Amino acid sequence: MAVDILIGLQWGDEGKGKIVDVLAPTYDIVARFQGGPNAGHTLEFEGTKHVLHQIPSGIFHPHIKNIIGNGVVLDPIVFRTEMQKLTDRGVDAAKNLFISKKASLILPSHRILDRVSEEALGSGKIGSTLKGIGPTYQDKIGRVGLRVGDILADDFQERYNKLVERHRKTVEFYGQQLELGEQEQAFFDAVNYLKSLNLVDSEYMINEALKNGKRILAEGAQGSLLDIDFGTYPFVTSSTTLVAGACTGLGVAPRHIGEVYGIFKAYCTRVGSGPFPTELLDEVGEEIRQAGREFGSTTGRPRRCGWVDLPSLKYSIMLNGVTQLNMMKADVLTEFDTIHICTHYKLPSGEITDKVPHSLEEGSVKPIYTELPGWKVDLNQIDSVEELPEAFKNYLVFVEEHLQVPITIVSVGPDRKSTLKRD
Ligand code: 2SA
Ligand code: MG
Repeated sequence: MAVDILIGLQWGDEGKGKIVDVLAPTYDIVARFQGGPNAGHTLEFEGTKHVLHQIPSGIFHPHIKNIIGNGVVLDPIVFRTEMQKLTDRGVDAAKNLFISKKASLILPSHRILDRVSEEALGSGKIGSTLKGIGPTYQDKIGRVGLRVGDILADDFQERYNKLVERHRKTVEFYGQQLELGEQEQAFFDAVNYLKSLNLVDSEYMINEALKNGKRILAEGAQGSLLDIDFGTYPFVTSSTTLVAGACTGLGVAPRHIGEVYGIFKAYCTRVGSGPFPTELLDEVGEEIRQAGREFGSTTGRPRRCGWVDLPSLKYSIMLNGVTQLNMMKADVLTEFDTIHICTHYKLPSGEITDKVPHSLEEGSVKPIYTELPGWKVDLNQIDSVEELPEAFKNYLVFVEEHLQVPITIVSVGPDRKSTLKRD
């Protein structure tokens, strides 16, 4: 058996939560391998909406085991709130949730470091979610971080104090004071709660499941263009958001990777700073934002909106070895007479390319568009691919031919039910 992987191909918010939820019934395990409370995976079914941050999107299916892998950075305080929300909905999450002892812990001081470091960057700030992601991964790579398994050790408090002292000095270096207030008590309360859950060696759990023929789905967070190596550095997140991250973030050997679902929106969004060649700063962008309800599901920030960008999608497809594409939120473009598709970039030298250059620095590449007629039909009401309007089918085929990977799922609304399968 293999591990299938679901990856966002843009800058996050492609609709991964919805697709995991749709695909989940055929899987035995759903696992998160990177990121943490910066993620916001939205699921809608039976008339209600639920946003998950750290808990895998298989949690609503009682037959699925959900794993928070070693590559994840876990904030115990945020996690406890998330668990409470699930309990309030009648979901017995504790039973089906397994947390790697090797996952990194986000301390309240990491969140403060995130804020202080962003403030120091001023206008050059990353636009992080302020959840402490960057500083926690820094400590992990710097080999001073704390991990979930450490909470079981007798000297956990001491090790915590030692790390916080380091953080205190860094905050002071930035000319500020580290004040943790009630957060410290909340952290230790949440850590105690964490102790009551299934803390495991998830690499063994996953590899044994593989041997026993179980079906596993790895759920990516953020998007390929936010990857620490291949994203629009430095305006990226601090983890490997690509398929490769699932190998290190779960302990799965590359030869066990199976299907790779690449998720993208029929248009494009980005939240936070950094280059975005097809961004629309006019009323068209605003229209997309309103129609697509494009506001951060973790921070509530308005997302920047633009047309679909094929060179960057090709790049993400290449880096991830995508085997199937899923086009999301196609219904959002209903109102437009004309749809723009960026097929190439024009570089400052005048060269036309469909490759992503080393730097996409703001304004350095100009998108070259093909225009196709819009469909002007509410796709939300459609429940099979045959019924899709001709203009939309043309759009789909145009994109598919450029990307050279089949689009197997088209999502035409937020609900589980608004999901069309194509052969
Ligand atoms: P961080 O917090 O260190 O990971 O931020 C670094 C950059 O990564 C971006 N980032 C995201 N982009 C899109 N969606 C994300 N999740 C939330 C959502 C975001 C929100 O689902 O809407 O609610 O604002 C996410 N998480 C991180 C971030 O904007 C920085 O550009
Ligand atoms: Mg999101």
